[in-house]
Amino acid sequence: MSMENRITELQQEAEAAIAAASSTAALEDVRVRFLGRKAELPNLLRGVSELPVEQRGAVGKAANQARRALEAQLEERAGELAVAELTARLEQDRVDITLPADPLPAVGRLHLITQTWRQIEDIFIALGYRVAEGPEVESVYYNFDALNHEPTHPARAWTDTFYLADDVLLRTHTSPMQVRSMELQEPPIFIIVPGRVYRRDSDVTHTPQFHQVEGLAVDENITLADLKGTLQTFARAMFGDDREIRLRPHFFPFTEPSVEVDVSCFNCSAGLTATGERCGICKGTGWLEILGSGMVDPNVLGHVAGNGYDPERVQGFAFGMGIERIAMLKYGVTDLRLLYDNDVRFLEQFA
Ligand code: 2NM
Repeated sequence: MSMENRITELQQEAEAAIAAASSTAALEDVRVRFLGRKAELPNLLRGVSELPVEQRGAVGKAANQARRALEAQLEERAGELAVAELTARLEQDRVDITLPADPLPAVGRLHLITQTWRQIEDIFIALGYRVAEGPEVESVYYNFDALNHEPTHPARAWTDTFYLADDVLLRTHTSPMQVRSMELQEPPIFIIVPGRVYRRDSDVTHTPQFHQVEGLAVDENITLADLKGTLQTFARAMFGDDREIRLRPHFFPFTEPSVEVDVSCFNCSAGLTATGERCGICKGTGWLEILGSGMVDPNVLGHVAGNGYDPERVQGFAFGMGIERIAMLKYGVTDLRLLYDNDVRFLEQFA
């Protein structure tokens, strides 16, 4: 076969391969196969100078033309393939902005007891009270003696209270901090004391550890009317603007007189629901007990009389409520233990 024919054959073979290349990578293989350093056509070109003189011109020209023609076709085909590949990649990478976003990670929330604790704080802060917190490990003096508990008061017994030593215990209420606050601050004083308290009690309606908020107001000319107005404001802020309260006589060691405070039921009217049935929340009474309170006993003030709490000059009221009880009433929680089981299906209901 003449050299010119061989060149034509190579060119046709290369053109077919270029047309068949389906990717830029495949096209690069074709280029190496026909125009690479070891390929036949470039070899042939390099050998032109060794040919007989009369052949050089024709063979050199044909080989050069073939090479230039193939280079041009490779470049054109490379351009086509690059556009096709970019178009395909853009199509594949398209983002559908109408798809739903990834779900947000689950966000936690405050425990119902913490929420209720803070709601109570907010209400009294708005009334001008300060928040005081104190130690959970207390002395018998602050927990009982200074709070006018008789030496024989049953709460002092080791069966009712967690003693850490003869004179050291886990506080059974937050009132010890109220005595401490009166030692630290002369009257007038308006404080609430939230916190954990401990009693040796454990059944369906009692846990050995629970939470209280106690309040204390001492100034000149404080009366039971101030107590009632304050607690009515609290009850309405907590349970609804339509609420009434009532005071029932009671006994507490640290107050005299003492009262228990009920709020009118938010679920019924005088014990009957909208459909005429006996209300299950207030047991048909129309009232819900929410806290205990009273006028601070002069004997309690007597323990801090040296700091301006002369019971002949100042008087005050105090109250105490269980945070769990308030939370259960307000949110319709029927079992105290739900507050401590930490089942997220329960906890996540209180946004
Ligand atoms: C209650 C009920 C009645 C109370 C009394 C005092 C203090 F320190 F002033 F004496 N703090 N809290 C009190 C009074 C607490 O809880 C049911």
